[in-house]
Amino acid sequence: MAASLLLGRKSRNIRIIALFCLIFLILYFMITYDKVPKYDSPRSAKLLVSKERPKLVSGLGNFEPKEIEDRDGPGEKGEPYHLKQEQQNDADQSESEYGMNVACSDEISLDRTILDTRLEECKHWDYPVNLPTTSVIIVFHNEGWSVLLRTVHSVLNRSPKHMLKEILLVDDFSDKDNLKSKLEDYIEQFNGKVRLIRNHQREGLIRTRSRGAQEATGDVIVFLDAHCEVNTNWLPPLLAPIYYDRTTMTVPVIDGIDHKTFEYRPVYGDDRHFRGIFEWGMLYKENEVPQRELSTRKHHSEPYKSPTHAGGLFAMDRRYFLELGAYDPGLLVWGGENFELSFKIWQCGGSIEWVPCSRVGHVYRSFMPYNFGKLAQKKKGPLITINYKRVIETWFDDKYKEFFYTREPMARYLDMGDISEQLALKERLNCKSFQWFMDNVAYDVLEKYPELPPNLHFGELRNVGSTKCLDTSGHGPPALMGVQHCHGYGNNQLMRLNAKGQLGVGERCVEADGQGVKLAFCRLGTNDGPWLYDENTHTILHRVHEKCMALHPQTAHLSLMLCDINNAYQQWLFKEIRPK
Ligand code: LR7
Ligand code: MN
Repeated sequence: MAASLLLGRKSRNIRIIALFCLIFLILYFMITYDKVPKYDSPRSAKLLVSKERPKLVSGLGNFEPKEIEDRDGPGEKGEPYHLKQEQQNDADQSESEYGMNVACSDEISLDRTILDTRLEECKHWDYPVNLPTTSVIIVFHNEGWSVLLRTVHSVLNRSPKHMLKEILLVDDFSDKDNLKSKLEDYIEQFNGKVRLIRNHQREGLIRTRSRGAQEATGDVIVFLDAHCEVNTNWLPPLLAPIYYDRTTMTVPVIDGIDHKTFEYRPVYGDDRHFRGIFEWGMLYKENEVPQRELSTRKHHSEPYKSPTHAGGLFAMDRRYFLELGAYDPGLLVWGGENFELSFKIWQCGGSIEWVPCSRVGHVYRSFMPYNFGKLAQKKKGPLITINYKRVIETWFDDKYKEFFYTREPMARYLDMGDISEQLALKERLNCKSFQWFMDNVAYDVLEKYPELPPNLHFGELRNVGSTKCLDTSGHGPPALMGVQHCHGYGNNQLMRLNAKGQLGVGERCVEADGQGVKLAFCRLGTNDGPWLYDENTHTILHRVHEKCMALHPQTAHLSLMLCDINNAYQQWLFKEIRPK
């Protein structure tokens, strides 16, 4: 009896303890469940399988600033700042020198506050506390003082101290006085946290970045242009995916900083995400992220995969960048390096993720204020196209190379130098084909920019009556086309007519209506057009209007006229041209 009583009491005690435990557990889950999305939760499965993962997370942290930054003054909160009337001269002068209003920037604090453009959700993610240390690398050539230093200050102000190993400034042979000893003196206040190294000759931004990566000491390198401002808690979300997988490149979402007023504002709205793609002339484009990619994620603010990136702003494991051979050292000065690195990463087993919770502002200049220096003078033909040619000859399959040459017909004749090292690297790293990349990563490219039918003709298009050539005169669409003296350099006179009747200049199309012959945006997703060139009579028929392209002998206006094969002003000759 006593024993059973004891047992009964004992089991009641156990039941009470179990009940307490249950209540405690329920309370615990109620408090913690989904209150903060844990950054690693959607990835934890990945965390268990990969051999390369670092030791288990030692804990999670949120890294949100404790206090909200609040200040008043010119340009604070990222608002536009307008100079006084009497400063207009300085403004104009600095705009022509730098492609941006450095006089306006000079009036704004280097520590100014900016609009927090992140999605609300971003404030609630947790990240591993032991994220890798970072070198932020800023390469620059003749940048404006306050613009460069605001980039530096923003990184120092908005990065967790223990994650930021250093800011490495790499001067690409600037000749502005204030970027000499004054800059060295200025950065002394940061006690070694900001380092400066200099090129002894102009190398261009591509080689300069590779050098920065060599010299950096952090585990991860983050590249920024020298006219950026990083936003609240920008760094941990860039580092976390790299921490989990060192072959991931991460890219912040880029906000705009106005080149006249330094207003800081988002480029896209909150509800939609964009990612980097390209058209076949290798112009960089951004496209709304396809559902196929979006649906792999649980939260709107989570990173998503992207075929490529704009080039300037990204984070990578430093050793991984170097294992991939850094940038192809044969790429000169500016352009194409974003594609080279992107194709290399994807095809050789890595990935690229855009990170909505990491926002960085960038000043989009009004024009490029520098020339390409001696490196470009040694080259025959446009340097950027030569860079593209190296990239596509290394990474594209034959079928896709043809699309590039169809869109950029003169590129076939450019000397791209030796790419055997690049091909050997591709072999050594056992990289996948471009077709694999198109099928699995860049599957949205062909929807926008379909396969290009071969050109029937390319070159300048000379009007027989006037002996002048069809020319865009440098106008963007929509604009009337005109004729100019034939110069043989291509550019605005480089026409191409494809087998499906599309007449184009660069990425644009030539179309016609009642007003005349026009330069227009090619319709996305199409590769055809209305034109039919008659090889015998040399007329160009518009098949829809059933009229021919004609030049008015007196007004030089281009229009569609009833076809008259004997009228020399309706006869056109294609003349192939070569790089000069
Ligand atoms: O010879 C040079 N040496 C340099 O060190 C020329 C430039 N630079 C520096 C320059 O000072 C700047 O800090 O390199 C950086 C980038 O040059 P920008 O700002 O003139 O380039 P961009 O912003 O016009 O162009 C974009 O494409 C380039 C192609 O090579 C680079 O990848 C840029 O980093 C890139 N910028 C961005 O991706 C920011 C977002 C723009 C978009 C879309
Ligand atoms: Mn830039």
